[in-house]
Amino acid sequence: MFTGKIRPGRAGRLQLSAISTKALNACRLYGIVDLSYVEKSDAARVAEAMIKGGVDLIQLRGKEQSIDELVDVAADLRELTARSRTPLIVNDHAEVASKVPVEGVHVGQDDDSIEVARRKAARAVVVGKSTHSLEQARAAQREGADYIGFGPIFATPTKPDYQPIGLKDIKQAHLDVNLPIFCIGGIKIDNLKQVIAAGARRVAIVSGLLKASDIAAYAREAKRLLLDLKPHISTINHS
Ligand code: TZP
Repeated sequence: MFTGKIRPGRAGRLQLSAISTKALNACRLYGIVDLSYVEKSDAARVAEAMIKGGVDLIQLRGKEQSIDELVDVAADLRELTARSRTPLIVNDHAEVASKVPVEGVHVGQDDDSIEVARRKAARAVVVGKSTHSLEQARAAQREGADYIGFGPIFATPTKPDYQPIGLKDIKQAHLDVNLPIFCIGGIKIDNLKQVIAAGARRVAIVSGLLKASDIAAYAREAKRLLLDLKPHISTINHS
């Protein structure tokens, strides 16, 4: 079901967005199901736990998997994400979006351009882009991204080849870029307050969530911090 709205594209054409701008703006916590941490057979359980904990968007990331494998996992995940109306985004391969009704595609700096990703998806999808500097963040907005990832903020084993950019540019990124910005990279419950204090309003978390003994509880705590809600009794081990 199409739940988005029609809005004028940057080139002046009408453009279909799979998620309304308002709904995308409301997203605070982006959970990434990364198949280097999670067995394919366990992906649905993990996504379900994320949803239970209040994750607003879910990404399927599989750097080592073939497109056919990603199509199979995305189809499984989409069944459950659709039930809770949690948008599902597939990393790197827009071809998956032409076969499975995922809501979006996420591309990196070395992947397809946003225009090519939209063309490959061949229907209305949200397209997000990874950025690693202020310059790349501004460029992604000019290129027509619907949201950006900004990081790695801290060093992370999930993306070991990237130099962390630290906290210093987060505020400026929010001044320069008028899109939802998901800070990413080494973010855990233990440093989330620091990231928020540096100006972040939204974060994407991979290993913090996937290595948690209780994924739903971890997500719930991260969401609480992002929404600045009153503490509740928590049994999470933050290590
Ligand atoms: N892009 C920038 S850092 C990163 C990606 C995909 C990995 C983040 O993983 P983690 O485990 O949350 O540090």
